[in-house]
Amino acid sequence: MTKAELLAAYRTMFLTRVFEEEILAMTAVGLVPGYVHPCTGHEAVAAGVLAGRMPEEWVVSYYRCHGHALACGSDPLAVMREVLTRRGGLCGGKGGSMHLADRANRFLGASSIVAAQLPIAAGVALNEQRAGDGRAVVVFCGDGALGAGVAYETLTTARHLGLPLLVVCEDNGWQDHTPSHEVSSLPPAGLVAGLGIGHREVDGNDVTATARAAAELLADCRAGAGPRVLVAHTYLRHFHAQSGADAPAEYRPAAEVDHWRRRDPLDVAANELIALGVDPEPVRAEVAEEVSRVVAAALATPEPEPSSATTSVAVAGWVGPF
Ligand SMILES: Cc1ncc(C[n+]2csc(CCOP(=O)(O)OP(=O)(O)O)c2C)c(N)n1
Ligand SMILES: [Mg+2]
Repeated sequence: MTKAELLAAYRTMFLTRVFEEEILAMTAVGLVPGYVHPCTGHEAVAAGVLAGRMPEEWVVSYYRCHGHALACGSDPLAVMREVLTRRGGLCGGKGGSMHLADRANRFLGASSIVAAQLPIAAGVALNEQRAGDGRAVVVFCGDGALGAGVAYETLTTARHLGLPLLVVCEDNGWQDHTPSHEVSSLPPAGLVAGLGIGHREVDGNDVTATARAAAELLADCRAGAGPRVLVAHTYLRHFHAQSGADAPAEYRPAAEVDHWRRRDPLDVAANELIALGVDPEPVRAEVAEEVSRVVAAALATPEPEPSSATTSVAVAGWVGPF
C-alpha cells in the first residue's frame, strides 16, 4: 500500500472502532434494538481486503457487518440509523444491526444465519463469471462458519465451477462462547487445503499484510483461477454480542485477551504510519468529530412510519404488500 492508501485504510479502521464503541455505549442504555455483534479488533481485515476491491465488485457479509459496510463506502449516518432502526437507515430502518445492505456501494447484505452468506456469494460469483467482466466477489465469514455443511458445499461447488469468489475467513479463534479448537478438528486453512483450494493465512491485525495477501488472491479470482480463501487471524476486542444493558462477562482466558490487546490493529497501523512520517492524529480528530455528529443526527431521527411497514422488505418470492 502507498502512504495515502495506508492512511485511507487507517481512517476506515478508526471510523469503525469509534463507530462500534458508540454503538456499544448506546446498547448499554437500551437504545439499540436486538443483538449487536461488534467487530472491534477485526478492523484491519475489512479495511485491508476492501482496499483492493474494485468499486463494482460485490461484497457479502455476516452479522458482524458494520465494519464491512463502512469499508465498502456506506454513509456512516445511514449505517448508524439502520443499527438504531431509524428512518433513512440503509434498509429504511427495518433491518437493524445484523441486516445491513447497500446496493449503491455493492454491499449485497449480511445474514444472521451462520454461513448462509456463502452460497449467496457463490451465486453472485456465478453471475459475474457468466458476465465475463473479470470481476470477483468478496464474502466474509467467521472461522466457525467454515465448519457448516453449506460451507463445504459452497467451496466444493465454487472449485468445481471455477467461480471468482474470495472467501475471507475472520479467524478469531472463538465461536460465540466456545473456543474453536474444542469443536473443530481442523483449523480453517487445513480444511481449505483439504479441498484443494488456493489460500493464504495472514496476520489479520496487520492491515498492510492483509491488503497485500487479499490483492494477490483477488487477482487470481479475476484471472479465472477459481475460488480463493484468505484466513485472517484476528481477535475480538470486546465479546461475541450484546443485547440490552448488560455487557457479557469476559469468557476468554486473561492471558489470551492480553496477548491480543498488545497487538491491536489500530496501533499496528498507526505505528506503521508514524514510521513513514505520517501523523495519524489529524485523521483521528476528524473521524471522532464526524462520528459524534452522526450519533447526534441518528438519535434525532424518528423510527420508520408504521404505514411504511411493507416497503423495503421482501419475503421469498413475494414482495409486499402482505
Ligand atoms: C445456522 C446457525 N447456527 C447457529 C447460530 C448461532 N450462532 C450465532 S454466531 C455463532 C458462532 C459463529 O462463529 P464464527 O463463525 O467463528 O463467527 P464469529 O461470531 O466468531 O465472528 C453461532 C453458533 C446461527 N446464528 N446460525
Ligand atoms: Mg469465530
